[in-house]
Amino acid sequence: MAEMELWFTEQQTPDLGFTCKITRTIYTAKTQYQDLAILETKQFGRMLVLDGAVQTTIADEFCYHELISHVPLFTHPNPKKVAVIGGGDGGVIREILKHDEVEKAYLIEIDREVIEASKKYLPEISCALDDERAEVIITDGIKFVSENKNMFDVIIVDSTDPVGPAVGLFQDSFYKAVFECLKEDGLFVAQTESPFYDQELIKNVFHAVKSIFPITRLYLGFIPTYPSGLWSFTLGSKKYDPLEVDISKIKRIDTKYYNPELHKALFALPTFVQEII
Ligand code: AG3
Repeated sequence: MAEMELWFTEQQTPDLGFTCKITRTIYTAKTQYQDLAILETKQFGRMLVLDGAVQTTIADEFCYHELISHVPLFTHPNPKKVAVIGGGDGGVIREILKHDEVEKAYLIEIDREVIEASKKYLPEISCALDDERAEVIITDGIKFVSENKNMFDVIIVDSTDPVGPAVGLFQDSFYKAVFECLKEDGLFVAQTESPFYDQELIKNVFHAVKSIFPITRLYLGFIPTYPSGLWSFTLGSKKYDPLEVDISKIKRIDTKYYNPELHKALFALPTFVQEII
């Protein structure tokens, strides 16, 4: 008898699925907050899935993790204290620690089990979590930012989709708390879903951030395993504008997606995206 084929599908919209062949289910758990799975896929290598949504894969994680990290970190002239809200797999922490001037990177994750599973099954992504400049705090990101004022140079919101545990990370009150949690010249970036499927969300977030931060920018990147592949990031800044960065001063670090030439180009938007915001 022929070997049985196993396929995983993320239902990206009510009418569209993203399917990949898997060789095995490495781990599954029902955590306090969500359903967690680590799958071995043929096309992308190991994959982290939360509540049925692909979070990251070994093959394409660099696209997302580099984009959400290096754009804000190379926009701030001297980021020393950085916080990641969410991002339990540790990919953003790994990228942040490529910046020598960062003294401390905090991971503020609500679900301890995401960190534990990533440490065990996704070492390529989680490897920096044990670095001495990294500190993991298991708590609700909303609570954390509202309880800490004037603390960070950069905050990176690496959330899941705006359903389940992450809903509050897309609300106006959260962006206000992020503003207060940043130092007087701080800036933040949040992942804000697909400009193809989530136009309403992008528009709402952009205008909410714009009503709080003096500088608000949207940039795009390509992430093969996320809905539509085209992905958006919203940046809010108190002082530094990513479009004013002197790209000749950007240090070369080891990256596969981000580079100084891309830094400003990422903010050039297709017409249909310009029209969203
Ligand atoms: N956080 C953003 C994942 C969004 C994916 N959405 C989806 N597949 N429907 C990724 C966490 C990586 N550190």
